[in-house]
Amino acid sequence: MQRRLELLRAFMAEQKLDSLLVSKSQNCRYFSGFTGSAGVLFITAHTAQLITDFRYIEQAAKQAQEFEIIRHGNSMYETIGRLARELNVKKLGFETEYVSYETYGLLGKALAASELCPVKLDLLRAQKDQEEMALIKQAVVIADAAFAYVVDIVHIGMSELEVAFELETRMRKLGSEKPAFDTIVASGKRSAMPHGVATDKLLESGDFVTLDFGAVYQGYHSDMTRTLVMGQPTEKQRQVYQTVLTAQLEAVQAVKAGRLCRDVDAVARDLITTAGYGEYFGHGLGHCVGLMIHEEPRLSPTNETGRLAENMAVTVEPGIYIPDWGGVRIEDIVVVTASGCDILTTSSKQLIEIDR
Ligand SMILES: [Mn+2]
Repeated sequence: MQRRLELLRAFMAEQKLDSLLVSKSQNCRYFSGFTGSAGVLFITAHTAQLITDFRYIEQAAKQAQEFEIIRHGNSMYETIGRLARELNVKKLGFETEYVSYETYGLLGKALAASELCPVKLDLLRAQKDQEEMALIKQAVVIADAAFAYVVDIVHIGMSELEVAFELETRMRKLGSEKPAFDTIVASGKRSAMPHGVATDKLLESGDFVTLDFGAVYQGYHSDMTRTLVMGQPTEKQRQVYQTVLTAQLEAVQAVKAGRLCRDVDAVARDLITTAGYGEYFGHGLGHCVGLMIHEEPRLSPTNETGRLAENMAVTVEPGIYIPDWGGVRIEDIVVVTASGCDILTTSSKQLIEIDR
């Protein structure tokens, strides 16, 4: 945590801020160790305070040992204002994300004597340390194991919701805190919806079934997608699957520290476009994962400046979605290295046919 606090203070110096208010819960957790759902960090060059309420005082003292724990009463903003006056704060950085109009008003009133400067802190979390990487790997191991289990039990006539339930309960049994996001089980024509969360639709022979899910282990997320086929695939299904698989494999090969994110996206996109399916790949190639399921930088054609760096954990997930027909997506998490990447997800990417 000391290293992370130093990182934050270096950022403050660079931005010419004398103080920083960290309010996004994942950032509070990252910089202090505090996992409670209500609390903010107030940081200057020489002080580090965690402001929370009665419910979290004991937890905060245990988890955030490098911070002075301040208990606020009815209004957290009055407390922030008081601290800012005591510390003679002139220029305060604050996170704009999730700050409502109302909160902004309260903040402005409490800090009338200080200049408020919007900041983004998420990129400071982009490169994972060893401790974080171990947690992401465990979240990946759990998801891989749940997938193997579901491949063994899934059958025609099961509903998408049952499949999602089986994935989620298996992950819980293996140590996941919760699903990383609403589990996607999209079968048949529904597989043309990239974010088709599970419904009561029953799996039928001939369906593609896209499973997109993840585990959360000590706050860290995993994310994987595999597409199964119920029964024998048609020629077109084989061809579409193979196109996505080739795009996925090629894009993984293109991941390397220093690469522009959009250049990695383009590897998969060009391949899918050449195969004639370009208009059916309407989302970005991937995103980083960590304390949040979707983190910056994104692998996307619109990310013009983002570059991959060592120890980012990033998804590679091309897809083809044909309306009124179906779709395929294949997704792994890889860790960016100086010479390429290490693939964390271990489940097979060959098309699995479920004959029962
Ligand atoms: Mn994903």
